[in-house]
Amino acid sequence: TPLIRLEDYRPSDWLIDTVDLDISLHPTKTRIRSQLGLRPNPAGRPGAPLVLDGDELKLVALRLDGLLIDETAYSASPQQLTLHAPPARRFTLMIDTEVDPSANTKLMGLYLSSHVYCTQCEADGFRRISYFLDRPDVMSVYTVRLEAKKLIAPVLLSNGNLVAAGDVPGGERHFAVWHDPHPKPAYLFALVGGALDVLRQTYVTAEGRSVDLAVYVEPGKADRAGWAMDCLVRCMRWDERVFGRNYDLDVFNVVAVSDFNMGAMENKGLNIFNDKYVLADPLTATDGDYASIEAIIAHEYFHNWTGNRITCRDWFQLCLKEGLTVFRDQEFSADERSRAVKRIADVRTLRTTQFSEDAGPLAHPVRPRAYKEINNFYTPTVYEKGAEVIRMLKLLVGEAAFRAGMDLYFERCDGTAATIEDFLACFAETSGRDLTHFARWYEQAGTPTIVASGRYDAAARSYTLDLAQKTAPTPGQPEKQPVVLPVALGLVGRSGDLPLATDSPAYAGAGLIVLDQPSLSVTFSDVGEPPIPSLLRGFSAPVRLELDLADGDLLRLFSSDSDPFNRWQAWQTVAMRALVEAGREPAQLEALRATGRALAEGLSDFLRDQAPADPAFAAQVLRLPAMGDVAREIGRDVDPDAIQAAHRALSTEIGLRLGPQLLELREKLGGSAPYSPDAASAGRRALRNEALGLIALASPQEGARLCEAQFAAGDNLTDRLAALAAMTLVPGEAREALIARFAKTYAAEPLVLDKWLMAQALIPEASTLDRVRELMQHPAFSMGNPNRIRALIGGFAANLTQFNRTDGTGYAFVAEMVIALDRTNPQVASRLLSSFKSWRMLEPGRRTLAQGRLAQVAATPNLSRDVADIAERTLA
Ligand code: BAL
Ligand code: ZN
Repeated sequence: TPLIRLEDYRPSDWLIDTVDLDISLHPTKTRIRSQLGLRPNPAGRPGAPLVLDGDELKLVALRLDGLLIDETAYSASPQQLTLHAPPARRFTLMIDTEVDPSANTKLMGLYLSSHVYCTQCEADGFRRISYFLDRPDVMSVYTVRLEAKKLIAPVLLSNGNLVAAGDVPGGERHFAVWHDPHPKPAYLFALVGGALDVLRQTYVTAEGRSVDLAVYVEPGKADRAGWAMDCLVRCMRWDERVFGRNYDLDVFNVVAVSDFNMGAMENKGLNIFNDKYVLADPLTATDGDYASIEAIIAHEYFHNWTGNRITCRDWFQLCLKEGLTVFRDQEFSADERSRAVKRIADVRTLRTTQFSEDAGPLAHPVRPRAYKEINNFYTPTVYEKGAEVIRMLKLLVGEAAFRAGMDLYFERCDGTAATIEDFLACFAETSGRDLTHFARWYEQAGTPTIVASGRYDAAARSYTLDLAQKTAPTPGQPEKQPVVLPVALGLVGRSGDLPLATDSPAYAGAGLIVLDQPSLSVTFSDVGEPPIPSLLRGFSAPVRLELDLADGDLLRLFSSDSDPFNRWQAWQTVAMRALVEAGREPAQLEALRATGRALAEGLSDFLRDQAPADPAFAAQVLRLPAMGDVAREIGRDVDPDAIQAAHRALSTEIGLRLGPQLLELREKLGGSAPYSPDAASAGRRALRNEALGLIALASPQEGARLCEAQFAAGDNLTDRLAALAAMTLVPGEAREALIARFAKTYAAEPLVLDKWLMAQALIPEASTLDRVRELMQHPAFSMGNPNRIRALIGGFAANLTQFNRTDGTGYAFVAEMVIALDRTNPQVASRLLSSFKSWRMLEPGRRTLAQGRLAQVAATPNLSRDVADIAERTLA
């Protein structure tokens, strides 16, 4: 497979100004007539052949300016259509192809999802529909005529505005014509045809444009579309207010489909969603689902400006749209909810997904320099770390220059396919700063570590902070350079933050040090008492921090830091230390219990005095660091069973110590008000349910009683699922009874049963693998649906102790699934295979077994490019 390199980029030799598609939908024989308005690109090579991309295509007919072409003038294969000597002027090419949507199990291009025709074209699915210059810098105006049987597809949608519709003579079929005036790359093309119910609403933009909003869902489920619509309206308003961005078409359609590789897709004016991120009502969606729907509806909508109006020059620039759009959706959610709690949740995700990627063989820069399969680069690094880079940029240039830079970007780059350089130039201009060094964040992989220490000089009344940075080597990058690290900080004294006075050039004012050297020191003067440093407030940079604070100091930060993120972080650090020690050395379990007792004491005051005022924050405090994060902190010769034992012991100890108080807290937080998905209510449920989990571990019988009662009384899925999750940690008949009851209650709800599958796949017990194999036979499971696979098999691969079983059968099972899935859906298969990414940090026994299974996958004949690429890089 060829390696595609950023440095090899050159403009297309040809441009396509207009695309006229005429698509006659049929389950096995869909005919596509594509008329391309072509012209030579002035920036391309004169006289170059026209080479169009294809993928498993069948050419039916080809005409140039309406005339059949001599067979010697072109060559066609399923992968390519080449015109050897096209005219050096404008011309039209008419290409007829035929595809079989029902056989398209890759879910790329045109396929059928539960009888609904739909498309997914990013990154390169359009070439599975018709031959095309399938690259994001070729932007065209599309007009699309769709035709289908009225009974099968009463709804016919494509991008842009509807310009005509009607019956086809004969009466059985009908048509719709859509026109999108905004030039776009092919990856943003979409169509939908099917029997769908719809929820509609009218929206008037700040500029006065009336927009028909519609959310299309499976028949009978329109009453579950209300939350998505509500989110859509709120995020449209927010983008007007915060970024000055208005919507630009007369319609905005959202369609939920049940078979979808990604979360959702930002096709111009026609966002297609995995139904998991649209459908919600209290009994079938959790608070977490409501929050995800809010974030993803906003994410796809925000792409209209950051992604669609301004797209990427090439796929190396993927973070240009993704990192920026994640940043925008995170800011939206922060404004709609609790900013501090949102930040904590995002940092948790960043650590478990991105830091783990950066620490293993799949580490890559936010802007990769080379790839074999672009679908493997829709990663936490491009998305989440990409968003962190934007957040740091904003911190460095300041609020005003950031907004001005965004305005300039929208103005200057609108209608273009842009690069990271184009983007950064806007902020360099509005801030007057040289961002060359900052741009290293896009080039250098790996999570930097800041090593910090502080010295107080009582006589001089000064405090000196020594900061150094280092980044471990990553694949292809043995030597690392220092990056620009914004370190937001405070010095915490007995009664709060001390004033910060220093003449150090590294101090940018407003509590911000910019660490852009390998190391530096900043001395603060007029410091009247020995302070506790509170570094990386708000998690101002995506780094690890090594700072040796005593537990007592951390507990003081926990109780009194003015920065809520660092209050949470201080607590996590204390817990992490204890978990790392016991995870490294199982003999330390006794010591861990002692720490648990000490922690419980600290928590007791917190739960009494502060938790009731901010339950969502308190819930985040009660949740211990993720086991994967503990594994990464240990870093080598990891024993997952020891980590699991430590985690459980610490939780159990806290549950034992705080039992009565947790029960009381649950009472106080109440559960009787009717369900509302708002952040405050969700926060109360989150805290009650964290408490439930601790109680169930400490007193299984009491826990079982509470879980059963909560399941029975629950008027919402959040509480019911929390009851199930808490019970899964307590083996026995009560657990099995609740599992059975849950399945019966939700027998007709595939999305809810996904959670049921996953809860079981995550049980940290030796019998789980057998359970998972058995569940594969359950009617709720299907190897054809990505959500089902991610729930059951993905859930198992995320089960730290069972995926990493000492007998290697966990690896064998996942490898077997990857190989099987690769034949039908390579994207889902390669995602699953990346579960092996942390294998090198395991102890030698497991390491050898994991390596063996990876090698087995790599040696399998006829692998897809997706899976072969992940296997190869993971083993390298
Ligand atoms: N562009 C792929 C899906 C998303 O990030 O919105
Ligand atoms: Zn996106």
